[in-house]
Amino acid sequence: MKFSVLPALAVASYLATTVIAQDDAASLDALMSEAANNVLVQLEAEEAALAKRGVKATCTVNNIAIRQEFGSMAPLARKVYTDAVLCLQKKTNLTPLSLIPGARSRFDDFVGTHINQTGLIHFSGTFLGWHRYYVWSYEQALRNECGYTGYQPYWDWSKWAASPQTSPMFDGSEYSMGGNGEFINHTGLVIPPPVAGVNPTIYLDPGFGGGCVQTGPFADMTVNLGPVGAAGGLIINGTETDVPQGPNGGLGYNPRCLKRDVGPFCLQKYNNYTRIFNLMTLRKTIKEFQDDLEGPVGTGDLGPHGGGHFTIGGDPGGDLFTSPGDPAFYLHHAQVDRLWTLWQALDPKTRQYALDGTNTMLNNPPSANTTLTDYINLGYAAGAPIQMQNIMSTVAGPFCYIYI
Ligand SMILES: *[C@@H]1O[C@H](CO)[C@@H](O)[C@H](O)[C@H]1NC(C)=O
Ligand SMILES: *[C@@H]1O[C@H](CO)[C@@H](O)[C@H](O)[C@H]1NC(C)=O
Ligand SMILES: *[C@@H]1O[C@H](CO)[C@@H](O)[C@H](O)[C@H]1NC(C)=O
Ligand SMILES: *[C@@H]1O[C@H](CO)[C@@H](O)[C@H](O)[C@H]1NC(C)=O
Ligand SMILES: *[C@@H]1O[C@H](CO)[C@@H](O)[C@H](O)[C@H]1NC(C)=O
Ligand SMILES: [Cu+2]
Repeated sequence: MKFSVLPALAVASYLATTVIAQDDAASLDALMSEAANNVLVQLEAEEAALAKRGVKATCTVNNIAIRQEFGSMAPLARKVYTDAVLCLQKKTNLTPLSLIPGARSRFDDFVGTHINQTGLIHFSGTFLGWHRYYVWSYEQALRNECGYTGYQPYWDWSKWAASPQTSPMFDGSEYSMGGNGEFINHTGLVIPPPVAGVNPTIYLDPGFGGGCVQTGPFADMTVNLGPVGAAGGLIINGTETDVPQGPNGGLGYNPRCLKRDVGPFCLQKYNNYTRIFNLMTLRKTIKEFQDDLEGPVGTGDLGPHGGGHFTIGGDPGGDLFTSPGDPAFYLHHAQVDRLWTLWQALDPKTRQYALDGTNTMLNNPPSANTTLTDYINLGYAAGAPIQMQNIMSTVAGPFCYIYI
């Protein structure tokens, strides 16, 4: 597969300005396999070392969970996954309504926790680790509370960048994550600058949706919480994410349809094979890696993390706070975790336990640097608070999984 996301005409000028591998898709796939293999080799060595001392390893190459690309899973396996998500959406919430009055399900426990901690877990030292623990805990809830026997799928953005709206994730079939939103003719999202007059405004081309999701497993889904960010921050020139808050604010009960605005603009611009290949190969420190992944704030570059979020778009997908209210969120963040996992595996000595950033978003308000002994928690969504050092590897601490 060569330059599958590059329009033919763009290739020539593109090649003239870059020195990276010409076949980024194949190079990236090879690199990712090599990295995943590194993890397994290391695991086998550890298992053997433990066995010598008469200790039985708990996570081994034989019992390790394998997370797969959604589009590569058998159609029925995909439906088993979305059935489990629908189950979580029917289970009673654990969060007291005194804290999050709008929570109506176990699924909402996760959304509410993310809203509550948004200011701590993005553009911060806990970003990657917190979301790793979050997605894993969601996977555990699906398995332990909804009888799911598979593992968390991920979304390989670059592979579907040419036409995400017709990809297995969003084609609207019963084996998808639900269809695109109903088409509403609009001019796209305008993201205001973080600091007016200093940073650029970001203009996104509209996707092919904008309205309510009407096909696939989540056609009848009700979004209960939010919006928080979209209400005050993001302006859409139309109606689609211009969603009013309920009377009790972003944590109040505000039932509405799931809206999406899936289209190729963001994936082609921020998540193409070249971008991901560069991220995985050129970024050597955790600071460089995180900055590139999240997009340096104020540069007008959303980064692959932002690019994936705004490819889903809509409500709550386009809302930094409430985005886990769209079930596609977890596949997007599994991919973020996949990149981090495999980037770590390319040089575990320097990368496995490397952190960068403080305990608040963009260090606002100012806070201490995140350290390996800091605790993170998932509120009422799941589990006990856990130390950062226990979530830095996907084959240590509570985890035992890898991506293929
Ligand atoms: C959307 O609206 C614009 C401006 O009114 C119009 O030119 C365009 O053809 C419309 N697109 C579609 C797909 O309806
Ligand atoms: C919104 O749409 C109108 C008419 O389609 C256009 O004139 C205006 O520039 C748009 N505003 C933004 C912020 O995109
Ligand atoms: C691929 O991504 C890079 C980096 O984000 C960007 O500069 C380039 O324009 C993208 N390619 C296309 C064809 O959009
Ligand atoms: C926090 O981290 C930054 C970047 O690594 C470093 O320059 C700074 O000295 C650290 N601050 C403290 C108090 O350790
Ligand atoms: C929200 O976070 C605060 C601390 O940051 C915590 O005390 C509170 O319990 C959290 N609420 C929920 C519903 O998780
Ligand atoms: Cu998040």
